[in-house]
Amino acid sequence: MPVCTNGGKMKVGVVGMPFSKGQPKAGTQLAPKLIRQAGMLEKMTEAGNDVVDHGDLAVEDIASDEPIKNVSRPKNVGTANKLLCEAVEKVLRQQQGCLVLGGDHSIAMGSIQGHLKAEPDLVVLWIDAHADINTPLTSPSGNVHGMPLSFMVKELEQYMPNVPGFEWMKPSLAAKDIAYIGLRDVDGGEKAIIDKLGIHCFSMHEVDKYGIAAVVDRALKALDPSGIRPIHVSFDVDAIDPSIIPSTGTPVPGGLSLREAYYIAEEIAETGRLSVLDCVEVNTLLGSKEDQQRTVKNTVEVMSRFYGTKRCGNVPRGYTLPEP
Ligand SMILES: [Mn+2]
Repeated sequence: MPVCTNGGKMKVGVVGMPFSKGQPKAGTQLAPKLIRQAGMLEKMTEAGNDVVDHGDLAVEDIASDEPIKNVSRPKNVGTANKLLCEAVEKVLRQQQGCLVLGGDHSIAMGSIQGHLKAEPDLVVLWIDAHADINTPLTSPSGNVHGMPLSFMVKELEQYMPNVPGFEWMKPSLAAKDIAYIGLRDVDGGEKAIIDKLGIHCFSMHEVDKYGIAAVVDRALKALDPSGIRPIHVSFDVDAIDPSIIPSTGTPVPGGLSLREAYYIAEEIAETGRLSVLDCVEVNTLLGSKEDQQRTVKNTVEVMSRFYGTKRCGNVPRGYTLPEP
């Protein structure tokens, strides 16, 4: 009997999104392949999931792509995300949950938009060191991986410039349907947005104060007290401490421990409502060889727990105790 860890669907579709242009450092485009090579899909299968690998998306490389309105590489980011949006919607409509292997965090735009098209009632758990909700006008960098939420949140529509290539995006996510866990590096403009819109926010301060169990419980209750809505987890591996995940583009000390990350993932699996998971910002072109290996290994360990691999052990599918 397969486990059901993905919003009532008995299968999980895996979509690779080899993309790095939401930020300036090459490397995140390699992650889907490396995460597969490290055994991610096998671990999911061993935990009882029916896994369908949809391969990597063929992301178009657009050479001429100047910044517009403080949005860097707008054509590449817009085009790639439109492609991902369509792919995620299609996977969900086949009654599969969806694991999206990024890629930098700009790909959450396509992933969440595609999810919203198939399941408008979703809630978003954003696990990250950063808030990723700068508008192009508040962004210090112009990199879209620090802005994806601003393009999706309904209440921010009046603060958003029109960006060519992003016309397909329809802001349709309510601020109250987002909760953060793990924040510890939030820009001034982002904090103003979080406060103005009252976004549920469990920074590392709250993790320290209440403990991870209370934080996960509060976050899930804040998003959906009755516990029935599909969950979109957008997991930036930089939420985890750089001692555990060193190879990532914007590491911030003081992050989640491996145990805290495991706990979040196990609790989400336990809800039975995980519908889409984004795994983003693994960059193996950064750090030493040992850093790179540790990053990929720990990423697979954490992400597989969202699909039912447990620290208390798993009985293999179809297993019967041997008798002499
Ligand atoms: Mn992020």
